Amino acid sequence: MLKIIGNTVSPYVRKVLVTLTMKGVPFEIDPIVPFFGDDDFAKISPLRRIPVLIDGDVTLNDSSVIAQYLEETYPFPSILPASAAARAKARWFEEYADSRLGDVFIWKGFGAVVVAPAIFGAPRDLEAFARHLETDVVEVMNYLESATPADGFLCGTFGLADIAIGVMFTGMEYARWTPSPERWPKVAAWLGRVNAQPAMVKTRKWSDILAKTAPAEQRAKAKEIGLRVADRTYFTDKPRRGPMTQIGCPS
Ligand SMILES: N[C@@H](CCC(=O)N[C@@H](CS)C(=O)NCC(=O)O)C(=O)O
Repeated sequence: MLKIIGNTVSPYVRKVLVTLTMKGVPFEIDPIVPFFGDDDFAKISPLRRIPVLIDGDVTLNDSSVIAQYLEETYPFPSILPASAAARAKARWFEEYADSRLGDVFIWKGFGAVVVAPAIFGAPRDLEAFARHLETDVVEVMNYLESATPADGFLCGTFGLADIAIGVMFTGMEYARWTPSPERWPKVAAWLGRVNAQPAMVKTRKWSDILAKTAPAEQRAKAKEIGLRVADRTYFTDKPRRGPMTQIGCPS
């Protein structure tokens, strides 16, 4: 069976899990928390990042590469719109989510306020976070507000663009920030529609529960909530950072 290495709390892993859930593809998961990969993990993930997909002889890195592989392997229902122009636009939103929102919402938001203090004992600098909320966060929110339609989804029906951007907001919720409906009404309403999609609801439950679970307890908890947990794990009990780690924390 197809395997996903990586924890449901990661927005990049969750993008893949939403895609698998929408397409009805069964999978096993090795829910390692980022930074908790063992020596062998570097062999399947050169940047020591999650998610990794293993499908028989195929091992893939990067959520966008994996989502595209799933789209081509299991085309129905499609997560991409029909026309070339709309597909290109969806890929742009995915790229914007992975790079810019990854930096602003995950590394400097959720990562700085929740992950670095919990995993690496880094100080929780709430003043820096408050400044971040009024600078970078405003910049990305203003862009998203200008790009979000008043009704429906980003590129027609619910799909890749909505998934990739929608999952990034969950990290900010864990850092106790949600977009103001007065300041960004279109994004707030769109996010409500996105979060109500069945695959988003299902994967969000997994994320919320595992977000409150210690790294060493993830496998047991994942089994308890009904996920199929892979026999082989890449988990190690000592966190270590990968070559591309951006999170601000002591080494
Ligand atoms: N571009 C990658 C980003 C993946 C990523 O940054 N994953 C984070 C977890 S949210 C990670 O594994 N971080 C560990 C590290 O950087 O050392 C993707 O789309 O899969």
